[in-house]
Amino acid sequence: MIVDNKNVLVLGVGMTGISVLNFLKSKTNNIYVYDDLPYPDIVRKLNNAGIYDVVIVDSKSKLISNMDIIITSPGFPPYHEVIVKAKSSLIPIISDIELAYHYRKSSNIYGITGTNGKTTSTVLLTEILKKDGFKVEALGNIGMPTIERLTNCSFDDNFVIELSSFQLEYTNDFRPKAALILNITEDHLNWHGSMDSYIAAKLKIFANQKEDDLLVLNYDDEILRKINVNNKPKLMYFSVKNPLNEGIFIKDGKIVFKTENLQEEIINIEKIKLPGKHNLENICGVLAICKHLGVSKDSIESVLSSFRGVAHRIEFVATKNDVEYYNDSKGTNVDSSIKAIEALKGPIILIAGGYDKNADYTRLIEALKDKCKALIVLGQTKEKIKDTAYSNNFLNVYIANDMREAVDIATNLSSPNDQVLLSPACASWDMYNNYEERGDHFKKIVNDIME
Ligand code: UMA
Repeated sequence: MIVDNKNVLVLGVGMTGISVLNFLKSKTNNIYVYDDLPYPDIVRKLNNAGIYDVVIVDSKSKLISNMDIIITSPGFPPYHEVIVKAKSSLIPIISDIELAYHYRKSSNIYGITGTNGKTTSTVLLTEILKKDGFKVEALGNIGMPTIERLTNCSFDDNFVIELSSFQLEYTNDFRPKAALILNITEDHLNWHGSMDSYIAAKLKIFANQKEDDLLVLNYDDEILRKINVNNKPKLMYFSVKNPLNEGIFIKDGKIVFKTENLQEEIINIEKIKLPGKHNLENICGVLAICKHLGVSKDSIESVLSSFRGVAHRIEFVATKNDVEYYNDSKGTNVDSSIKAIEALKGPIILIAGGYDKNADYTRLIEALKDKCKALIVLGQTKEKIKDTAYSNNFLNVYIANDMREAVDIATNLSSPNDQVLLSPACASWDMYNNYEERGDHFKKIVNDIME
């Protein structure tokens, strides 16, 4: 097996790295670790996780070129000096997903990727399968590293895995029984270097699929509609815009499943509790997998008529003085924030800005012009977003130094029936450890105001 008794270097001591290190303990004695953090912080994080028998290396270490394999955490970009060095020494680099796949105890794996909607779709599919009697768990980018669960389960367990482009980039053999790509729009270009390599990473989700497997693609997405699927998994499209000859689509206010021989109305969309048009796309994608797995209509209807979404994704926080506050901290790219703006009725006071991923904010400003009465910017990208707003004639922009100031400005500007929306269109890493921390901070500040 790929790491048994090998020299293994693990990159990162975050969620992924720690889970991988714990797994490796029983596979090899030659474990090495690298992280950009200062040495004492690495030691502290390892010891907190009960990990002692590993060698911490720095980026100049000669030991790196002696490695048999590297397991990288998703945050390490391809231009990281250790990755560059490993590649030049022809050392194989894989993600934890690939490692988990090699040592899996169950192959009932359903992978979900896309620029937006991954988390909601992952949770939704998990809930529907659970309702239908499957033993199932959600793993992956959603915040649950895969290695522990995939290697410690019975063969009939099921796993819905949210996959980021970072994780897919370093897969080779990974083969989900069903794969869903929701959409592909610009994101993480500073990590991947170009749109082409970002797309290539996403498409790796079906690279090893065979005839028995299912691939679900969004027919409304131009990139996905045009891709060539050479390896012949069973292909099913979904569309919220057009009736299809076969697949899942919306017709006369109902979600319809159509094959060569049958046409079935699955649910009236009025019964669906999840708000926003973008969520109809997520639902249609998920239902394609449900139909493939033979899930009953009752289970689907029961979950869709109660499921209201996941935390940090257009999450209702509170109402004060008839102003509603929404937390969309998971809006970490332009498209995701545009979807949040489209989902609310408005008028919106938008709080945006964060870690700079080299994105262009023109489309965000265009989308907010009709619905937003003010824009409050914070974080690394605040000046860049403000400049884009000004050059597109949206002038009601305020700069905040932190989240509390942003919420205070929004509250002062608001009048009854307004909606204050945190949807940064940027990652959180300039000010927070992750989007959850940012969203929780926003919610705390809003709840403080309520008192
Ligand atoms: N590190 C370095 N150098 C780097 C990058 C990271 O030394 O260049 C070190 C950090 O100092 C830290 C550790 O690596 O000690 C963190 O590793 P990581 O950034 O890969 O994060 P993890 O804690 O392992 O969490 C990762 C995902 N993080 C990223 O992709 C950035 C989590 O997704 C995921 O939930 C988790 O694995 C479990 O699978 C978060 C995310 O933001 C939610 N994902 C992006 C997104 O959704 O847009 C892709």
